[in-house]
Amino acid sequence: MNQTTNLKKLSDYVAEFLANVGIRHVFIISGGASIHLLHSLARRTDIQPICPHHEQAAAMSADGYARATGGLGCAIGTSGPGATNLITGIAGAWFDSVPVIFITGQVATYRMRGDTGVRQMGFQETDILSMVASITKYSAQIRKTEDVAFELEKAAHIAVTGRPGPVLLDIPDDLQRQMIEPDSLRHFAPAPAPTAVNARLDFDIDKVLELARDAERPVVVLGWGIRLANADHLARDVMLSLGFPVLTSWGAKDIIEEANPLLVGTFGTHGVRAGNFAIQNADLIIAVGARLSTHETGTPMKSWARGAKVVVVDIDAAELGKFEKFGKPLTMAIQADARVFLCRLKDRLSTWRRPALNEWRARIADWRARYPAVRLAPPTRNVDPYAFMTALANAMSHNENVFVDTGASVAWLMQAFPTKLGQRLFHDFNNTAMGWALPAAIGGCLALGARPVTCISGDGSLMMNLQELATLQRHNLPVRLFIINNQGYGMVQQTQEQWLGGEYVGTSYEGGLGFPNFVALAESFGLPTMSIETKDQVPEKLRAAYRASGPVVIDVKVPRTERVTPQARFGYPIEDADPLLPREEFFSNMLVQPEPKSREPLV
Ligand SMILES: Cc1ncc(C[n+]2csc(CCOP(=O)(O)OP(=O)(O)O)c2C)c(N)n1
Ligand SMILES: [Mg+2]
Repeated sequence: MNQTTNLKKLSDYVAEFLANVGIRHVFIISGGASIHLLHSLARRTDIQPICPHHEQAAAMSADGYARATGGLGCAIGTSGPGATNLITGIAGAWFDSVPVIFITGQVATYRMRGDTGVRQMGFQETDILSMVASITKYSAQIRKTEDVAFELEKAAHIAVTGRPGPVLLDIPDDLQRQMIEPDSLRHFAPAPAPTAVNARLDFDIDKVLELARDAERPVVVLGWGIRLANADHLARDVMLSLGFPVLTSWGAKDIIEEANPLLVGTFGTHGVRAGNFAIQNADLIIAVGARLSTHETGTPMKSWARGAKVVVVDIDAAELGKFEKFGKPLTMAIQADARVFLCRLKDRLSTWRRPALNEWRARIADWRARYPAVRLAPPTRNVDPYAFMTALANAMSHNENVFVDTGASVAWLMQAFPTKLGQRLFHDFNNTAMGWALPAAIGGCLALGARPVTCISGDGSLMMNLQELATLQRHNLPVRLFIINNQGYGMVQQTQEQWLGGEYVGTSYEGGLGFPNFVALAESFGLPTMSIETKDQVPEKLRAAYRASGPVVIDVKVPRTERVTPQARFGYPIEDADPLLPREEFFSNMLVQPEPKSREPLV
């Protein structure tokens, strides 16, 4: 073979690389600086370009795609606005440690501003690298064609190793068009993985078991890190052997099924009362793969787990280091991958005898019974969002994938959705960008081979990526999109009630927000629709929605006055959530000293 026959266009090389790392769908929007990549992708049979209507949605679809498979996702935008539009989606992948390769087109090298000091030279030239430096694990511009293999390999490696996360490569237009000699490219050789992951780990596990033996009120906290380490089965196994009550962060709610006798529930500012009473009265907390943000601990952090020895296992040293800085020093900080930790712990548990903990278990059972997430239905015809989340769980398949947006919907779901083993709950947990769920559900659905998925979005959130109804229709994807329609930003209205006298500025129609007729809107996109207006309609309409084989948009009317309860108000410890319980009842639930705030008269 002579040299010329071996030449390959650089953009074809990029497309081939993406296919070789297992990516089957790339979310891409065309533009002067991305068009060669788009055409190279379109020529392949093993990878399909999907074209959303906003780069933000492209980024979120790639994120949902990666979450659903546990592998890499990819989104591509053109230079300038195409690149900057990706940013919110990149941030979501960064904060939740999701491995996505982002590629941006860039102006040709000979049009770059270089060190001239001007803002822009080439048309749509933008320095995207500096903008995403703080929300990517690695970002680089390919400046020479010889570097393309090296940079792609390096970026993909970094995205998936250690604590995963997004990476971005910026590829100038003139390089994309060039013919390259693949055999002559330089390659990336990752440093060999360290063999002794943590020499102290066995020693640390012995100490954890010593603490466990002495504990009277222990709990385990599981987090999203368990998923990232692909250790959900292992975690359930280990929990069974250990026998401690289990709490989950939102990211791990789907790891322990509702029927599991060890499950207490979620905790934190939007957690359930049983979960918060358990964690705030525990004397030992072992947290694995949960970074414990202020959403989980409340503020100040020292108001969290006041009576407990706290052991945290995290792959990221910075996450372990933060506790001391926020006034909550840990009893033990163990830097380890969740899977490695659980594997070693499992070995040690062969001689472990599950403690009875009868009194502690009885207390937790009592909290769960007295404070159920779904309250008695009020005597109205309206849809109760809590009861709706339970009905939804029962209507969907045992292995449904659910993508939920921010606002009250996610809080209602996390409090009241009784997860079955095999069901998955996806959310933009830490960036919580409005508009994430629909594009993420599209990405997830494609990743799972066009398997039906559920998408739940508030009316306000959907408005931020509404244009993706067209993508749904174009690919006829079986996404059941439930719009939890309360004609406003319910979640923010609740905050306005707590702090700003209940004036709904910018959060209701009267406060300046306009909303469409969602049924008419979805129909204009050519999508089948349904609407649920009263609670009597729920069972039948849900059955119909889950019988549909293609996309369906269901407008669920929920009263504007529905709120997230319980919810800890800023300044209160998480166990003392709104609506505040009568003090006598509250104190009877506390084994640990209540905070001074909780002793003040009720407001
Ligand atoms: C991009 C973005 N902007 C603003 C916010 C702040 N925010 C959080 S929830 C919310 C309201 C969401 O409204 P909707 O989707 O209708 O949900 P609801 O609370 O009404 O159930 C807002 C404005 C956000 N999370 N993301
Ligand atoms: Mg709303």
